[in-house]
Amino acid sequence: MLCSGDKNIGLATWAIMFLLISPTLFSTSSISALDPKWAAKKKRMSLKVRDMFYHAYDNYLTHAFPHDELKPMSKSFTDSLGELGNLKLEHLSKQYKGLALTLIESLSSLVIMGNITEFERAVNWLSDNLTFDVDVRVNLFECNIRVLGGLVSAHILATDSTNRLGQRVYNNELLSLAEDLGQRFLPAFNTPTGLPYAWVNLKYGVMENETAETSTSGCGSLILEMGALSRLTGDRRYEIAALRALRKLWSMRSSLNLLGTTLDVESGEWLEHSSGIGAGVDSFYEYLIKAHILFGKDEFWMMFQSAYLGVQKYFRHGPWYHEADMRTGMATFWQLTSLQAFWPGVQVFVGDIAAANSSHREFFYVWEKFGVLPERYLLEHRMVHPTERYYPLRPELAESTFYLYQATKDPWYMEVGESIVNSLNQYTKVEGGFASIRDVTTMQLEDHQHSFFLAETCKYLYLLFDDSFLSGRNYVFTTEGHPLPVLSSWHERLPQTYLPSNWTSSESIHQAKRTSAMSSRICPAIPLNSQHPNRQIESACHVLDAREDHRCLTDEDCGVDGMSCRRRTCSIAGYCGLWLII
Ligand code: DMJ
Repeated sequence: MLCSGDKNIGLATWAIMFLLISPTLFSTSSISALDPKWAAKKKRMSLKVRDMFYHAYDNYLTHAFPHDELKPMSKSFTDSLGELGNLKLEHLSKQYKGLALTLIESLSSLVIMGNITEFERAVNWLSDNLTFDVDVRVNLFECNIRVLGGLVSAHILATDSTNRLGQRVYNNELLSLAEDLGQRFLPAFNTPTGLPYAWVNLKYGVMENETAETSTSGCGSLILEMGALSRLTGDRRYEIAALRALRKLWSMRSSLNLLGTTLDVESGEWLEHSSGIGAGVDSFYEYLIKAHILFGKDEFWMMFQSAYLGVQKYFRHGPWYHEADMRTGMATFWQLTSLQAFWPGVQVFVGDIAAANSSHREFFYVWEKFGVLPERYLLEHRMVHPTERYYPLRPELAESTFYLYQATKDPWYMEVGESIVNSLNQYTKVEGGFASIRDVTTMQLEDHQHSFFLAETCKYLYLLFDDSFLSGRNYVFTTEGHPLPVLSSWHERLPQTYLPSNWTSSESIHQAKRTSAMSSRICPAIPLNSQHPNRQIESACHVLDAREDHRCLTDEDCGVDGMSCRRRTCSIAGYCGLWLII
């Protein structure tokens, strides 16, 4: 199953990478996560996170709903998602009540925490009241990951029979809303390059004299939500537009396989050539690997593979990632940013656990130093950036912690999660919700509870301590934390590539637990078979690693990766992974 053409380069790359990292960094705790002591801790911590979520959610409903986000200190609201098209019309700004952003962002978290009653109440309200026919200029990227992603994911959860909505018949209202929104996105793609404008007015399309400047993430992180919308509606326009933009963006890479941070969508020229894995670029990388998992297209895998190698070669410095010029590969800014903390989570997807672990430790070191992660930290001077000193309740460190725990089952990651929970409660909890931190050196607060605190921060912390939602299911989480199922009907490589005789299946609850999405790598799921009602998952090709923590002595201890259906091998650090093909 190996790609023979890549084998030699891959071996050399991995050999160098592993020589650079001390094996002591990967030592797993000898305490088993199945120990009753840890089970009790998981229960306690999951309840604590649930309380945090509801403190944020209830306060939003009381003081801010249906506006976009809560201002927890003044107990008021902000319509942060969009700018009103004509601010001079006083009466219009009074009429506008926002897009219920935090409610939409909370939908999948409600299901994951098992509150189907509240989920249904929210679905009903949105079905009856939400409209996108408003004169509001929104950022395409933000609206896509938060609103479109939130609606598409919630639609799938609402139609999943395990969630049993009881109050009224669900008539695909969320999908209709998502489709309406998707149509309002399409004018943004009407450029000479196919790269979308960063801003679009929901009622009137792209405004006259709209800026042509956008970011790499803005063009390259649309494929999951718009692809899913196309698969659900049968209208291919959304996926085609997102794919065209992604391909164009990829064609603009340098000979080093690096991309810049900002570009002009009309000329297709780069505006900012320096880039890294943080702001303006982060989710571009994330979506290449996740799109491969969700849709099974080799094209995404090939892009990711080249991009990943470029990052590791030109941005990485030990456990840190700096910025570099896409044309020369020369280092530009030596800064750690809070957004970069998602990267170890992406590395877990390709089995690069060792590198993930070492970076994660550095992010956590900085977290502990300040109590939270500063937005920007100057690596050379070991100090916080003079102006970007804030922490707006970002989820990235919790997200990586969750993925690393799933991959290794090392209870140390639960300790990290507990520390994050404690800091959030100690520094950011106020009577009216959770506030952002304006300055991590003084812990002065700022009056803003971002919706991603409910969509991501609380969700990943909850899943770290209670992953029962994932049992027997295969999900990819979008960059905003909204789950999308990995389905054979959406997966290009199925059914042609794999023979049913290679499949593994789960006939019992116990087995289904062992093949849960994260711990076993994600496998394309075959829809439930009515003749075998107890069969929870059938994966296409997956073979479990011999040990649950993915440690190994030889290749024999490693299985077949369910995501790529490629053979996993044992690295010199003693972890099973896709070492040879990168
Ligand atoms: C979220 O909106 C998403 O995770 C996005 O990709 C970037 N960061 C914010 C949260 O920090």
